[in-house]
Amino acid sequence: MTTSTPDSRRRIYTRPQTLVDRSTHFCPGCGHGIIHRVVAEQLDEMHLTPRTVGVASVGCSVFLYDYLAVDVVESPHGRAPAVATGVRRVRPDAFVFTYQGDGDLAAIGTAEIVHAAARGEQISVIFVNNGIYGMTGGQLAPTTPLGERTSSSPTGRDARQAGYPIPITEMLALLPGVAYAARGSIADPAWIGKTKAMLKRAFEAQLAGEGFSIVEILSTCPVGWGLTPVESMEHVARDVVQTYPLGVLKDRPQARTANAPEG
Ligand SMILES: Cc1ncc(C[n+]2csc(CCOP(=O)(O)OP(=O)(O)O)c2C)c(N)n1
Ligand code: SF4
Repeated sequence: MTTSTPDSRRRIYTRPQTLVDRSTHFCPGCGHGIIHRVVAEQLDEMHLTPRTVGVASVGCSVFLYDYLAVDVVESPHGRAPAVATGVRRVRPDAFVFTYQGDGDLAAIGTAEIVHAAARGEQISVIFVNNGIYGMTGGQLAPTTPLGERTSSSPTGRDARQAGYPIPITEMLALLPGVAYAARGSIADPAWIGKTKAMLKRAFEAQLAGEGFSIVEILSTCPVGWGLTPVESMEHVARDVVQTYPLGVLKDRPQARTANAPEG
């Protein structure tokens, strides 16, 4: 028997307004789709969409401009923090975020991210760490955990050959220009919720002129990892967190930097 409950009372889950109603190109089980949704929800809830400029990067998130209903500048190969700096300085009224993979941010764009953080730029960085170069075939990235097999380290990452994984968010957190740094995950519903709260706090830091903010999000690449979507989620929750512990690394509310807007 069907009930006559009005549709508005049964519906508990709807598409965020900022998420464009379109199929994505992401592989099944890819974390990018979840992260896009959470970012869109947060922009909706903070009423930021009309004043937001996103800065997209290279890699599988390159089509951010197709999926979020905000203005987006495409800035490949690690330059997103530099471009975001320019946008935010020219448009101090704008809310500006970058969306970068770990190949983009922690390899190709190491200089840009470090110097934007050091300058205390009023931007928010969404750093999607899936431990490999996803788009180009799953090669080793600076973030790849020790022992992890990739297409360019088929027997597992060996520190003697490829060095150690870079905990870049911990490194950035040391810089005085950084107001907020945290690491979340999309591996289970509880952590998706906590990660959304981290994004909220990071966005608030920018709006309050507190300085640079970054949320690293441990994500999945089932295709690059050679795992099923479920195995990928389990791998993040069980293994990847050993190298990259989850939680808030730095939260320095109300400390305004030299670049902060007055008022
Ligand atoms: C100068 C230059 N180097 C390398 C590449 C190839 N390339 C395209 S995307 C990418 C990295 C993508 O990895 P990541 O940032 O981790 O994003 P993901 O695809 O995993 O989301 C690379 C190396 C390129 N296009 N140009
Ligand atoms: S290759 Fe990996 S990161 Fe890229 S869309 Fe597929 S699962 Fe996602």
